[in-house]
Amino acid sequence: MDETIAAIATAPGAGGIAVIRISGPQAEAIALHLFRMKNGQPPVLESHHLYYGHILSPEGGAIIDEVMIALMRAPRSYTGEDVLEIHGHGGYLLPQRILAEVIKAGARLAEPGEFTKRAFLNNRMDLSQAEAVADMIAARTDRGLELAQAQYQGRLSGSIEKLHAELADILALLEAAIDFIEDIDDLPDDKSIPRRLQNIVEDLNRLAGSYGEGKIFKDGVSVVIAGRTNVGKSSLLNHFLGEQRAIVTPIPGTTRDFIEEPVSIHDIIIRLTDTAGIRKTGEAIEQAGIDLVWQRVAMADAVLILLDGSEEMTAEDREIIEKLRGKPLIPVVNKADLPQNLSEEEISRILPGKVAIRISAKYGNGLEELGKAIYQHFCRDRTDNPSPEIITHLRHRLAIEKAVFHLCEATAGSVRGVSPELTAADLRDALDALEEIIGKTANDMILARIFASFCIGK
Ligand SMILES: Nc1nc2c(ncn2[C@@H]2O[C@H](COP(=O)(O)OP(=O)(O)OP(=O)(O)O)[C@@H](O)[C@H]2O)c(=O)[nH]1
Ligand SMILES: [Mg+2]
Repeated sequence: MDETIAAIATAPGAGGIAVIRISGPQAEAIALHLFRMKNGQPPVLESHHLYYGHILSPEGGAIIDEVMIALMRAPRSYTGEDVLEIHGHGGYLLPQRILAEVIKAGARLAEPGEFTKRAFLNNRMDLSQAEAVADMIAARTDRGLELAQAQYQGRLSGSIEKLHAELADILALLEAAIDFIEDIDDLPDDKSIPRRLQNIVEDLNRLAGSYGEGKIFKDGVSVVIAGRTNVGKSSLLNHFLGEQRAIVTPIPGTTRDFIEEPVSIHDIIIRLTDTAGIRKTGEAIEQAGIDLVWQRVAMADAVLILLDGSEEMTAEDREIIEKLRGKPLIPVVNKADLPQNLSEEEISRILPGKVAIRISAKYGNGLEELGKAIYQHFCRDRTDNPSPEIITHLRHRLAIEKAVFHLCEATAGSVRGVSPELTAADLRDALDALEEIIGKTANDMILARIFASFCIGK
């Protein structure tokens, strides 16, 4: 990595301070080229010290910005290389001007995530920790942040390394046996190996199984509000958002497009979608909106089927419920503030085993219970196991499942009595799969994909 990279590390737009970050062998030379102390002299830079002065245009010496700079010499820096940080004024133009001078002085623009990629390549962190950096930045709920921080601090890597060490130990035993196959007394205790492998498989399966919950906290879930016209879908969205986002009128067929907004319910980010009321219509625009409802429903993690409690169940309600069968449904009865004409029996007849939550979207009654019901729908088992180890990346789950597959092959093979060489090969494949998670065996394509999702400057 002999190229020096640079980027604005702070969020774009108006702000108090902007940080321009530079990493690579030319970092110090760039500082000496562009920065002057208050007395006009170039600085004598000590690592990890702040210096106050100006960034000057090398052509003409005009002051570009008043700044503080810090040089972090390799290897004691985020990337493990020489890193220069220039702390200037925030805003739309000044940081860009400084960056332009830095580029003229020999750096090139960093790609998204390139600083963290260098940190990974220089062994400052493993791959699952690098992924956690992006997760921390993207986290929108306390629980999501907690999971990202645990992963950044190496909790997942620690568990994987422990299982990896145990597996490597079993492989070593097996390989020793292969080397001394002539001497039958040196064969490892055949029964202990399948049992030890089984324990590893159980631990890995538990980890893989935690992905469903991990994904909910990391990425959030999509919940669609569906129902016939005028039942109060838009009112419900507005109430969750605390603002009049969607138009509400007593005229059936008010909502034509869908409206998606994020809301946080008990630490889960829910992408809540209000949709057009479903009914038979000859109107092309309304029909297009209703077609969109079914598309949104197909992608949803759960559907709130909204019914109007002040009216009896209609043929339309029944038709919609029939079409939604097989989807994860949460029945909700709205307009609980009006005299009720929709009985529990009626609902449980058409949705056996389901209990509807009664709310008033207009006045806010029952929304607390509805929030709880949504949370429990997604995190049923969480209270049984308050702080289980949780994985949040599909990549990790796939690698774990690959390892489990090879371990099961190894166990089945040894039961069938295949040669120990074949079992050893399966164990090596399982080790490779575990190493993918921490990045020991990740190829360039995987790295490129992971870091492409980062922001520039991180
Ligand atoms: N009394 C009462 N009226 C409600 C409640 N929720 C909604 N409404 C009224 O019902 C009418 C329709 O509400 P909307 O929220 O627009 O219903 P919608 O399901 O989005 O309707 P479409 O977009 O036409 O499908 C409005 O007049 C609301 O004020 C409620 O909880 N109680
Ligand atoms: Mg509406």
